[in-house]
Amino acid sequence: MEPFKSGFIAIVGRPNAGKSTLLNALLGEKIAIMSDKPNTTRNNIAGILTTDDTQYVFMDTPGIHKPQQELGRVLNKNAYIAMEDADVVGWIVDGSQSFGSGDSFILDRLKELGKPIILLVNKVDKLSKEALLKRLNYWAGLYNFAEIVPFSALQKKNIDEVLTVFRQYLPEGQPLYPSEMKSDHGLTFQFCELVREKILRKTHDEIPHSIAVLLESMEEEKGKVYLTFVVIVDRDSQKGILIGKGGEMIRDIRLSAQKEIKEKIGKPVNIELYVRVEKNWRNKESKIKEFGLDELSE
Ligand SMILES: Nc1nc2c(ncn2[C@@H]2O[C@H](COP(=O)(O)OP(=O)(O)OP(=O)(O)O)[C@@H](O)[C@H]2O)c(=O)[nH]1
Ligand SMILES: [Mg+2]
Repeated sequence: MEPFKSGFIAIVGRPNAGKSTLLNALLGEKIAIMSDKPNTTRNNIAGILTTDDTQYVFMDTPGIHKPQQELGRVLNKNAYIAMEDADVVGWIVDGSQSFGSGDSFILDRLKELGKPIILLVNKVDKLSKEALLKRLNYWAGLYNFAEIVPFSALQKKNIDEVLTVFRQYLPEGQPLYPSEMKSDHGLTFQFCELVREKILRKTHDEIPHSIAVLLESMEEEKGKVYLTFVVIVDRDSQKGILIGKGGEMIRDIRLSAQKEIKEKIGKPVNIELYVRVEKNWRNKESKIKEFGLDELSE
């Protein structure tokens, strides 16, 4: 029989590369929220997959980017912590984009780690065979990657190959978590993230980056769950935008979050959302910590 293996796999890359989509595809379940807005993910989020012979602890991380605020610096640092703690690192790139300065910055950082780096070339559904081969050839010339795996997180293509490859680079050892555990974050975190996801999907420009969502109260009465959230924005003007004309925007957000949380927990749910301004919170270390976004301050 094959020996049991277990360990940490950091999933890193630029914003929007598809890290969270891959995590969810690997787990076959929505563990992390996804959106087309950069820096959707803020915390390191473990997705734990236990099979007959392997326990994979995948760490989804914030997209590494050029920070403009203190929050951005903290997000990058969260990703660096995950890659330093990992046994093996999966670097996800968007295969439909050419190599740029953001990639070169990440590659330099990965080289310093001295760990096996698996290059995961995502979004191959957007490429013709010829274009893909050209791209793979180019990436292969950049560094001595332990492996290069093309795949599509969205279409769940070649996901099994990603698992097979990672297993090879995990150490032998017993499971680190109970086999039924899927993530290191609890329901409160997941609820807040789902509300944030609905906001990201409905808003544009600075709003997606400016919000934080906190759960203020959770009560259950006669089988129905009542959740009250506070949505933080960092400027007065954003409050009005988020509430929308006649309250339409916040209502849409509330209803779509309510629907998904209800499906998730299999109970009727009632949500209330309040919007609060915390001026310039993304540049205040104390607020970033208070909102649970700094992995070091846990
Ligand atoms: N066409 C295509 N789109 C994809 C694929 N994987 C992810 N996407 C899209 O890319 C966007 C970003 O996906 P996420 O999974 O949120 O990306 P991320 O790397 O986690 O981004 P951050 O959390 O912001 O760093 C979403 O709109 C996804 O639907 C893929 O295989 N093909
Ligand atoms: Mg993400």
